[in-house]
Amino acid sequence: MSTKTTNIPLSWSELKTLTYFQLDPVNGATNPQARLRLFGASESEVRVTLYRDNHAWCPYCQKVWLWLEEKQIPYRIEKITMFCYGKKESWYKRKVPSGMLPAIELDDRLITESDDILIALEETFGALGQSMQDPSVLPLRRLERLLFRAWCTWLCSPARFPGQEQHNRKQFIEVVKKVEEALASTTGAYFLAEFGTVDVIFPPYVERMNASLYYYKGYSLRESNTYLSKWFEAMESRPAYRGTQSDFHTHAHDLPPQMGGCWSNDEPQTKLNQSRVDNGPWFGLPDATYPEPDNSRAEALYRVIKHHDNIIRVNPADDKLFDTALRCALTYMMSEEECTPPQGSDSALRYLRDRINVPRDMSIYAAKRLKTSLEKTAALVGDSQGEPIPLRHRRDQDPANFILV
Ligand SMILES: N[C@@H](CCC(=O)N[C@@H](CS)C(=O)NCC(=O)O)C(=O)O
Repeated sequence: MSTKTTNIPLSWSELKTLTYFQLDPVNGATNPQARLRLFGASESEVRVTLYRDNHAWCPYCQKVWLWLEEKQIPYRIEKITMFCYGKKESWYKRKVPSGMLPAIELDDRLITESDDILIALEETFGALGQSMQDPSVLPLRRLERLLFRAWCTWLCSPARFPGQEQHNRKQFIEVVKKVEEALASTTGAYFLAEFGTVDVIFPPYVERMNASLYYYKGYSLRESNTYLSKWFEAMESRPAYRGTQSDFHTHAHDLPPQMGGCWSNDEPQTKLNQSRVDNGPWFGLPDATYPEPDNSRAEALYRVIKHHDNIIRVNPADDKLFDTALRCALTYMMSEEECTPPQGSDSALRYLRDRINVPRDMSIYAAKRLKTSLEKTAALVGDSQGEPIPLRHRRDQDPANFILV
């Protein structure tokens, strides 16, 4: 069967008619867009304000975010710019002079440091399963930090002597074995007999390890470890985790400026993985293994339509050229009818392909659909890449450029 081809993309108003995507940010599923979460309660019951980053990227914020979502505690969200994306809001620096995230206000009390935040929250609302100070939780919290340090050493140190790379890899894998043993020692897939505190402490960095080691070291944490794999799967069955979950591309390119550099070992498997994460195919990557939801295309379309003026304005290409090219990619995404974009628009389409941030912009499968359509459409006219993603900062993602007017 031959694919149908056009060079007349749908108009924005025609595209609008193709998405039925609806999200109730306040009472619906966990989502990064919400400014208020009520879980069916009334606004007068809100006692917590969470200060977290605009990009829904900060790992320590993800921990607190997951806890609040799993406990369904009504809360407000204030979004702050992280240093590497743009200018930190001065009102936040007056409140928290270091500018660090996360912070919460619980009634009138300001609390910083994610562990102190969780302890204060559980003192007020009760523990999520087991308490942070529970004798079964404390060694697992220490194990999480041990794993974190072994990961940083492997990922973030350039090899200075022969065998250093192998040594760092071995050390990391030894700690992973301890994590595997901990997970194997319980009956279910979680860290303790029931889902709880420990399962919101591990995800932020284990998710970043899974992505960064795949991309920079050719090592698939999730696929190489039976119990971590089952744990990831169990976590992905939880709507709260899915709502906060990021993808390989976002982590691989947001980590270098945050960590002061990530070092690729340049092995053949690493190079294959890098090409896959950057150029696709994105379906089948071990960043998510649950089935694609039915509404992923509708979600991607809805999110692009909502922000299309800003998406077009920040793209280095000519606005009119990119407007047409973007509509071609969306036409293809919704109809599977190939739509040839204007000559010279391939790098503009790939510029956007490289800047879809999960979960900030859309969820993981919506992003896979949009990336696939952008790449497929770009490839119809050429192989030019977009401007490279900066390594020392991510001001190409400055939230100031995306404020809706
Ligand atoms: N120990 C702190 C660490 C928090 C932290 O390192 N936050 C980083 C983001 S992940 C931060 O706010 N950095 C300032 C910035 O990037 O603007 C905690 O557990 O809350």
